[in-house]
Parts: sequence; C-alpha cells; structure tokens
Amino acid sequence: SKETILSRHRTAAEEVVSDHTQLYIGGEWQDAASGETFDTLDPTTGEVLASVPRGRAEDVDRAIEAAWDTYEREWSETTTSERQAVLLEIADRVEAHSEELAKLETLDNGKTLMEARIDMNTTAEQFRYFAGVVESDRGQTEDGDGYHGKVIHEPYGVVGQIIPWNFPLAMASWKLAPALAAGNCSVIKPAEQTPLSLLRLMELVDDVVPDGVVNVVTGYGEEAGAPLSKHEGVRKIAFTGSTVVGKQIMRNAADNVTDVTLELGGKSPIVVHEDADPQAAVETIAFAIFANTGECCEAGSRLFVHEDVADDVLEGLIGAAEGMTVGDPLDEATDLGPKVSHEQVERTTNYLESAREGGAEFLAGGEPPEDEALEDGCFVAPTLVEGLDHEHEAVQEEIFGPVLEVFRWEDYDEMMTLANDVDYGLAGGVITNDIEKADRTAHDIEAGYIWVNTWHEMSPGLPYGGYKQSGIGRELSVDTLDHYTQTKSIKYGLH
Ligand code: TXE
Repeated sequence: SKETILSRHRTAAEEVVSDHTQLYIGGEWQDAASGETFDTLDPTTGEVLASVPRGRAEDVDRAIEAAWDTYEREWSETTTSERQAVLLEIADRVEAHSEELAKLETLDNGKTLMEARIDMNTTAEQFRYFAGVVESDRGQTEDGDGYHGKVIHEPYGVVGQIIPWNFPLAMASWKLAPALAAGNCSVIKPAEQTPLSLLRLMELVDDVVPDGVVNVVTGYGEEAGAPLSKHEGVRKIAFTGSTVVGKQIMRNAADNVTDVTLELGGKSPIVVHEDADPQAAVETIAFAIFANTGECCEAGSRLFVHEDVADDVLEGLIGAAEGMTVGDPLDEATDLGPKVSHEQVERTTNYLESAREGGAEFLAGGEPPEDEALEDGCFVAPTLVEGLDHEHEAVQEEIFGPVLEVFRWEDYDEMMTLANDVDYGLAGGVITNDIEKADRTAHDIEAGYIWVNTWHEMSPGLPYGGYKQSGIGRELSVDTLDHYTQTKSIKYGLH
C-alpha cells in the first residue's frame, strides 16, 4: 500500500541520506554564494530527500579556481602510480559502501535496487580499470636522420564534466576515472534530479582524493552547467545528456576552442532475423527496452522483427510486458521502478498521446499503471506500440521510457533503410543464430555499439559512443585517455 511504500522510503532516507549535501569545492562543503538551494525528490513517493545548493556561475568560478590551484600545486606533479593508488582506493570505498550507495541511488533516481547494485559494480570497475590502464606505457618514439623524436601525453589541467540523471554515479565514474587517471582535476556537475550519490561518494573519499582534485557543483543546467561549458578555465568538457543541450555545449565550447566529448541520445534498432528463437528473442528485447525503466541512451527502442517470427515474438513480448511488476524500486520483487521525475513522465505521455493520434495500436501498456499505491510516483507502464509510420515523431525522437515501437519486415534492404533512418546512431542489435546474418547486420547498422543476442552489456575495454547525432568521442576503454590528454611531440636535433 501507499503507507508501506512511504514508510519504507522514509526509513531508507533516514539511513542513507547524508547531512553533507552541499557544494564540494577544494575539499570543503560549501553553500552556494547566493545561499539558494533546491530540493531533490524521491520519484517513488514525491517526498523531498534533501536540499542542495543552487550553484551558479560564481560557484563554478570558485570551483575552477580551486581545481587549477590543486592541479598546479600538487596533482600535476603526481606519478601514475600515485594516481593509480587513489583510483584503487576509490573503487574499494565504493565497494565497501555499495549497498548504501545503491539504496541512495534508488531513492533519488527510482531505479530498482537490483539495477542500482549493478551501477555500483560498474562504478568500482571503472576506477579499477583506469587505475590499470594508466600504468600502461603508451609512449611513441621515432628516430630519423639527425633526430630523435618522442610523443608524450599531457593532461589538460582542469576539465568540466556534466552528468545526467539516468545512471548518476556510474556516469560520474565513466568521466572521473579517466580524467583523474590522465592527471586532470575536475569540476563536475551532477544532474539536478540526482545529485546525492556523487556527493556521498565525495564524502566517502574525502581523505583519499587530495582537496580540489574533484569539485562538485550542484545546480541547474542553464545556471551551473552552461557557465562550466563556457569557462575559459576549462580545457575540456565532457557531457552526457540530450542532443539539444549537447549542441549548445558544443557552441559554448567553440568560443574557447575547448575540446568536447558528447554522449547524447539514441533510438536504437533491434533487428530480429527469421531464424531467431522467439523465446530467447523476447528476453533480449524486453531487457533492451525495459531495463532501467527505459531511461537508457542505448535502449533498444525500435523493433524490426521478421514476419516469419513476428507473431510468436510479439505474443511473448506482450506477456513479458504485462507480467512485469511495476512498483516500489526498494522492493526486491519489483521489475520496473518509476521514471526520474513528473516532467519525464509527461514527456513520455505526450509521445504516447501523439502516437495514438498517429494511429498507433497499443499492444500493451499506454496507460498509467492502475495501482493506488503508485499514484504519487512517476510511473509509466511497459508499453508496446505497433502501426506507426516510421516518420512519426514518436519513432524518430528519443522517448526515454519503457516504450517499444514495433515494425515487421520481409525485405532486408527496405528494413535496414528504415533502421538507419533516424538522426541517432548510438547503438543497435541483432538477434539471430546465423553468424553471417549477425555480422552483416552488425556492419549495416550505423551506430557505435552493436549487440548480438544480448543488450546493455558493456565492458571497460570496449569503447562506447555514438555515430551521427548521438555524440562525439568515446568513453570506456583505454582510448578515453586520449580524450583527457593532449599530445605533445618533442624532436631532438642530433647534429
Ligand atoms: O536532459 P538534459 P533532460 C535525453 C532523454 C531525455 C531528454 C531530456 O531523451 O528525455 O534528454 O532530459 C545539464 N548547459 N537524455 O532535460 O537537459 C543538466 O543539468 C550545460 C539522454 O534531463 O540534457 C544535466 O546535468 N548543461 C541522456 C544534464 O545536462 C546543461 C541522459 C542532462 O540534462 C544545460 C539524460 C546547459 N544549457 C537525458 N542544460 C543520455 N544520453 O543518456 C541542461 N544541462
């Protein structure tokens, strides 16, 4: 019931929400210069979890100054093994506190506890991976007639990092781990919806990370994010979020010719071939679209299923969607938690409305879940939509909710033209037991990450990022160090 959920969430909040929910600048907890704050809410209950400072340009200035001060005085002098030790210790602390951090993430974001636990593993793994690769020797040399040359990689100094709300701590770790490994200091802005896990992490590693190496400025995008992306003291800006904002950040960064890495939206196609085992396909597809309540940039949100297996696959998918337990994300029995905010619910519902007007047939979902206990929360039912024109906005644009659009196909080339007919190119996937079909489709999809018979699984060693309007640059993998360093060639004349 509503009361049970409310009391469970209040107890959990008392247990895991820290008193330190301020700006973290130069290793100190500070209020915003204006003294203003805003509330971060629990999307399951609608209750306030904490107030955090409403950071603005002057706070960003202060954070950048603190970061440069530490960089010049201390961090730029560190050896790779010293930084490695810091990263390994961060990973250990995350692991030691993973249950507490997972609960906090569930309260602030709404993802299920199971999903939040996976995020904490990812977070620890990121710090360990970059602790490892930073020790690898990436030097290049060239000897020629009368000269010796060498290439070194130097950190940028201070980098700006802007984080979304769908994987709050994991996304922060994707950015912080390589930045620190490469020898940079960071000014990082968590999303206004979900600032708590990053603040708690900084509290946990306060004695490990030298003051000023990581500076957290909470606040809204326009007020704290935009000044960060415009600041001439920021030598590199990394952003994950919407394509619209990604473009603004790139424009802002252009004024100072600041390097950017952008990880933006997606509308990824799932291609099911005629030989696929329908049951296995259903499991992969349901996971591709419903994991994390559809709030994944890499979600498989357009299904292209071959006519020969379409009826079986769709019947299975309807069963899977209707069989999901939508509810309290702190309850271990829940499959699908709430979306992050009412604003996000409204965005999704507007797309569903527009799909309905566009003649869509709802195979499952389409309406809010009928459960009084959930009425204050940001819930959307798992939804399957068929019959939309591929040009429709609900097909072309990112919905970022548990909504899958279905298309049947017989002609491979026609299907592939549609599969690639979106502005995005983040991910894609293919379901088949035929290796040649798998390989052909993996090559044909215009996207940066392709899954064959699986979804969402990423590993630290495989670069992740988008084609087309899904982004610039890559995260994960040793390649990311290149995005956090600048290359210097030194040529010695031997005359
Ligand atoms: O994203 P924003 P929103 C997509 C998804 C979602 C849509 C809108 O489709 O429905 O974006 O979500 C900061 N300068 N994704 O509005 O605004 C903001 O404070 C600098 C996909 O929440 O892009 C937050 O920290 N920063 C995605 C971060 O940008 C600005 C994850 C993301 O917020 C800013 C999230 C500005 N002018 C949303 N405006 C993914 N790729 O995973 C906002 N921000």
